[in-house]
Amino acid sequence: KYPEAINVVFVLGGPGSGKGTQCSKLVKDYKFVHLSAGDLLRKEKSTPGSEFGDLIDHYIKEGLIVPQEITIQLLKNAIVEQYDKGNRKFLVDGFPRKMDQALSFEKTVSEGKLVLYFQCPEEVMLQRLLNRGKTSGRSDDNLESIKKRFTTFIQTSMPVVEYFDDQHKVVKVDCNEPVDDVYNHVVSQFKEKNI
Ligand code: UP5
Ligand code: MG
Repeated sequence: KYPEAINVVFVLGGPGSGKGTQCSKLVKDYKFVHLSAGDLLRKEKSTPGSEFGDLIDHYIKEGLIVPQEITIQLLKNAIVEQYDKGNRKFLVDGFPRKMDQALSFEKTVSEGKLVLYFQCPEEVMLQRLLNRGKTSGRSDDNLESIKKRFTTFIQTSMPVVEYFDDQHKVVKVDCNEPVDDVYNHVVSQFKEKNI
């Protein structure tokens, strides 16, 4: 595996379920490095001269999954950079969200120790995202894109959650509660699993 001896927790859940919010809290208490695949793609998109800028822009607006080679390379670069700084524990947020990504990452990077899966009713996620859209500046925080993201999540990403569930790696957390209550559930699961 490459790089060796890293500890990966995948953080999955629908758009707006609270992945980023909970990861930020975990970073403070658990010394994890937080790597959001979506954030890495948005950063690449806005890097002047990036050969993938237009492509990423299109996929994100359409709520589609960017071809895996691009996302995995961005994740690998970020992991290696952090590895060189001595970091070994990673929260990989919003990835893998398509089976080909899951298999490729398992084979070439890490199998992942645990999957945090945030469960949330679509109506709640919709309200959160529309609300965030007033200030986020994200090109996909609008009703049309949000609906497409929900469809992709159900059709393409849920099979990944089920794949990990079959390996007994999934911890389900109900996200339709205040941020701190959700976090308490996460922490108790981490303690139980010795993370
Ligand atoms: N909020 C959070 N928790 C709350 C709570 N408990 N109670 C009340 N409010 C709560 O939260 C969303 C909003 O809800 C915030 O305003 C927050 O304050 C509030 P956040 O923590 O940001 O939720 P998160 O799950 O991180 O939502 P995000 O919008 O980031 O999820 P997505 O999965 O849609 O976005 P991501 O950035 O991961 O991906 C975006 C796009 O990138 C994808 O659609 C896809 O096109 C592309 N992509 C790929 O192609 N490949 C990848 O591998 C990854 C991404
Ligand atoms: Mg996020």
